[in-house]
Amino acid sequence: MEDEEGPEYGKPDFVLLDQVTMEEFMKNLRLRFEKDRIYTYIGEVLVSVNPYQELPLYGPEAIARYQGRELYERPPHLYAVANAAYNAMKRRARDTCIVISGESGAGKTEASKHIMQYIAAVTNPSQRAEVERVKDVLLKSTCVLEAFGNARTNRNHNSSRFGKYMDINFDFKGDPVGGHIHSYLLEKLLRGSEDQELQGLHLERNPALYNFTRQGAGLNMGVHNSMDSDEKSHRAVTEAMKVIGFSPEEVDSVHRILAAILHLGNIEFVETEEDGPQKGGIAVAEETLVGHVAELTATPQDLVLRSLLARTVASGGRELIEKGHTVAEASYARDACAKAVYQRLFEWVVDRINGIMEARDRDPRRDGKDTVIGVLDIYGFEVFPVNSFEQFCINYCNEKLQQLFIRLILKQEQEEYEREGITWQSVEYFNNAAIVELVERPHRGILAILDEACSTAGPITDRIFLQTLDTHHRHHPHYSSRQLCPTDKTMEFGRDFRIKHYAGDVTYSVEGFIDKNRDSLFQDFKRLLYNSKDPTLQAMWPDGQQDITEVTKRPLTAGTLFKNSMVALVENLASKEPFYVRCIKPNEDKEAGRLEEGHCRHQVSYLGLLENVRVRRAGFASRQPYPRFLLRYKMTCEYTWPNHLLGSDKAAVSALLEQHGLQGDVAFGHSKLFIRSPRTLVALEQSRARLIPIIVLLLQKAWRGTL
Ligand code: AOV
Ligand code: MG
Repeated sequence: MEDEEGPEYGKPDFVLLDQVTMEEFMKNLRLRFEKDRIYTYIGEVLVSVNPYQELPLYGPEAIARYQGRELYERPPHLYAVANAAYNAMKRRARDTCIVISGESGAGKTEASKHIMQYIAAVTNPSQRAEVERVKDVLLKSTCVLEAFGNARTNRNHNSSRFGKYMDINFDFKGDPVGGHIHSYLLEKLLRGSEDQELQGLHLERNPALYNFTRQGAGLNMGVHNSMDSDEKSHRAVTEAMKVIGFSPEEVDSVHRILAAILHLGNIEFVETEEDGPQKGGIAVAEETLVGHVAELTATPQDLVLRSLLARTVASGGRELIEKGHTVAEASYARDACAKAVYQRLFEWVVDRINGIMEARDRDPRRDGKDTVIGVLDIYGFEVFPVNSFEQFCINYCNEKLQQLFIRLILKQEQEEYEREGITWQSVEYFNNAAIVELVERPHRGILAILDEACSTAGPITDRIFLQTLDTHHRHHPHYSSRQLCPTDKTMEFGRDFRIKHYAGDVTYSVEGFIDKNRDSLFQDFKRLLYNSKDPTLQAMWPDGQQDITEVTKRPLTAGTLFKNSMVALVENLASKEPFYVRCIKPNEDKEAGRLEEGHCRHQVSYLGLLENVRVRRAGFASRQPYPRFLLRYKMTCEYTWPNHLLGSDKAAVSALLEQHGLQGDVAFGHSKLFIRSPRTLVALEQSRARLIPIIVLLLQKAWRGTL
């Protein structure tokens, strides 16, 4: 990687484009991509295209090149953005955040890792032990959380099935002294017992795990990774957990719980035909599996069996009766239990990491107030052949973040122009507020209608829920269904509805919406697990303590909890100084180095990148601190090259612009130069590009002593 890039690499900032059109934008994006320049700015926003191959862009040497530099001094890079966020935090004591967005497989999670690595590399020069400990946990936690919360999907082989927002707390020296992870709605990956059961959980596919539990025989796991790599990743995760500070007993419990989930998932139910008390009842097909589950969860086998076959209901006041399940009910309850155990396990892991990362080393001189850099890496917008409640939540989350992007980018620009006394010219945006409203509006929004359906006593079906949606939203421009568009055969009657998302149309199947939103689990399971002899498992089920007769209050639904967490997240991000990374997925086939035109245009368009460029140029195309401006353009003026003798950098810049006849197109701020028209920048860039070869030649001659 060179420190300087010539014109053959295209424009390092889309603001420098001669014209803001999709054609020009794509031309520049492609040109850069084909030369392995996967990063390009729009002002301070970084656009990144997933190369789907290892490029020599990262590592200690590259980090050193960006450390302490300003954003434009080096070619566009994630490191530069991480550094800018870090500088803002350190110099101005501002809380900052880096919001990484883009669709599934666009490179968000990889980007977040590079950012973390950069921050870890440039901090703690004095090697304080406590800071090193925190950094270690910060870095290693990613590996552990990915092991639990990522899965292979057809959009991304390492797809994040949970949203992650990580705060890093810095002390007054600018060293990380703590951190906190918020995780958002883990998509529970166990999708029923038939379809690709339990696929995707690295640990669970892992043969080493079964050796560990010594009960591998008879498991039907569809192992498709090679033994070797599974074993390696398993060991890496176990190792990472130990480094982070999980005790050997905890690691052991985690493995047991995972194995228990596997066995639980394999339990089948059959109808019993004998006479007697079991008449017309059900039984498990293979009792040994129940034995495994009991052993692994340190619970009594007879209680496990009973929780699987029946549930306790309070009938008429305090009287408890046992109500036997049908085969279908039992299978449903089994899956609900397996999913809930997995979710609690995941949440427990996050909580433990947070406990370990809690800032211990607060400096009293700052009243214990740290400054924070937040890094947001969520699940990207996704469309599968069949989309369910999880995709609905994930895509709603992406709508919220898009809305925030619109708000902040407009707001920021507006504020800066106002400070300079400029009249603001607004740029047309596609505003997705209507879609966000469709989902989250009180009373009439889809989530509210779903909650209403879930709280209705008596049998309510997903189909009735769909009908209610149709009634309320038949005229909504972003909503449709087969009922409303009878000729549209891409939707199934009585099953599908469609939302026109900012990033494209998604058809959702309502099947399972009500169950997934209710997210309820029979109290019998909760009590069973709370009474486990394994303290780790017990700690995950505090609500199992409650008596069945006390459990009357309806807990918040999954959808409402998710909505609340999104609202809180957006508020939190909006209170910080934001930096944006907009990731683009170059093709649908995960193929290295191929940029598929239509696919990328679509993303550039829905991400609002052209509008971003226009807004950035509407008032002033560019603003640069005087020293930075001089560094880049001083070679184009005899008064400033190689060094100026004018009183201030501001005066030097003024002289430079006057020589070029460009002074009419700029405004001089206190610390920054504001350049109105991109043409001015282009002119400066051209004059610079013309001079570079000459200067290089001069320098070469100077070295050879021929000058
Ligand atoms: P995502 O986080 O945006 O999708 P990832 O960050 O997991 O996507 O990227 C997907 C894959 O693309 C990675 O596993 C890498 O193989 C490759 N990749 C991404 N960025 C780079 C890079 N800078 N250099 C080389 N390869 C890269 V999702 O979590 O599905 O929304 O929910
Ligand atoms: Mg991801």
